[in-house]
Amino acid sequence: AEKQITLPITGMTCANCVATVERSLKKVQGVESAMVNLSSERATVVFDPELAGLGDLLGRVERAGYGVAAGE
Ligand code: 9UX
Repeated sequence: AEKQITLPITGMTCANCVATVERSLKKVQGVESAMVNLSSERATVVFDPELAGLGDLLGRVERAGYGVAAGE
């Protein structure tokens, strides 16, 4: 079963940032799709919770040089 979550992303200022974050999230095993919206600064991610966890997603975003806002 797949799960969809929305993550508040920090540090994005341009369309290239969006592409980088999307690419990073899609590299995580178990991620089916990742869509990032620059104006809302949100990433919508569909993933298989048996293959990927929240920590994997956060780790990837951070390794790409961006952040996930706390509290959500
Ligand atoms: Mo360009 Mo978006 O350096 O960071 S990719 S502003």
